[in-house]
Amino acid sequence: MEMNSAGIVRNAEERKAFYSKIDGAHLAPLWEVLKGLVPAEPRPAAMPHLWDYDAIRPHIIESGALLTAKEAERRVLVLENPALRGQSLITDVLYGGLQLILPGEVAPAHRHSQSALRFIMDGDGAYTAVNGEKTTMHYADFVITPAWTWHDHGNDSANPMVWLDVLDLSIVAHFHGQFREDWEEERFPVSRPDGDALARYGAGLLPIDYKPQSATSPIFNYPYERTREALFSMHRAGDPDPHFGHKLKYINPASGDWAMPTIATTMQWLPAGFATRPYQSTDGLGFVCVEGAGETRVTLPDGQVKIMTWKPRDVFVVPGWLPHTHHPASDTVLFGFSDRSAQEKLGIFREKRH
Ligand code: GTQ
Repeated sequence: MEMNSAGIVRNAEERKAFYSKIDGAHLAPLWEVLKGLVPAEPRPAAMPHLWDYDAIRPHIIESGALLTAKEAERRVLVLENPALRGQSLITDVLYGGLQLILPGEVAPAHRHSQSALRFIMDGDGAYTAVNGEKTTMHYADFVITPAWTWHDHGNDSANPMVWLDVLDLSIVAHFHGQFREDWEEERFPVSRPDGDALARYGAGLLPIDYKPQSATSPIFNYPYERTREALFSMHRAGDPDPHFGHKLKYINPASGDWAMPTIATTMQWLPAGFATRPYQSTDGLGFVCVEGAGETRVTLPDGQVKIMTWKPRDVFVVPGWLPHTHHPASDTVLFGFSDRSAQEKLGIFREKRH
């Protein structure tokens, strides 16, 4: 038995009495909770999960008959991680949802402290307007709504349009930094032509006197056509990386950092028959299958392996620090999103390449 300097050790009951006594003074003993507060390694609460787009599309379309986009403000079905129901989280950190806009509808203009990305899943030709510039959206485009920018969405095409929304809601909520405002009209006035930002900032050039106004990329639509061409050229030019295949990160051209300050985004090409080597990282990962088919195998903490089989438009998540591998059956393109961008700024990102 250990003794203190006075040669006394209190028994369990005496300790409990002490805890009750200090409780009234809003004090609590650290040693009862220390191991939980400072664990040996990450223990994500989320679980790996896949949403089969073909299976959930009827629910998304039915929500269109339930209420208008205007009434809903944003007509979205939230992708709730099965282990985190009711918390509006797709991974431990990020929010994900599928937003529907029907032909002729407008989701009214507002702005908020949270950053959002849109990844286009279904339909073609609706637009998002960000601070007075409209961008027309096509399949697999990656579109950003930076924090505190006015944005409305509209659909002038003939078909329903669905995209994935990913927001840093819980990060901003953690710091209690949330603000939000509604614009008095449905649409924020358009002041620049479609494509203006991509021309100024997205050609490997920057305006001569450009000074960044925020931590977010000044490009707000990264068209899939360009991303695919880059990946395909890499695929033709050389061998894939054993852990990543051919993988590119979306960047802010003015800083070289991730395109968004809190959410990291990537696109990767995995050749048919290739299998990635096991990889784990502290960020909670989300994926959308853009092209191809295959499966992802995730090793759970109890040693069991969870297999998720994907095809185009399926959304799936791999919580942080779980080793996993991708197994494309045909040439595959995967979009990726995670909280890595925020973790790197806090100095807590880690990865292990097996
Ligand atoms: O489009 O502004 O899925 O504010 C959740 C919150 C979308 C949006 C969401 C939002 C938006």
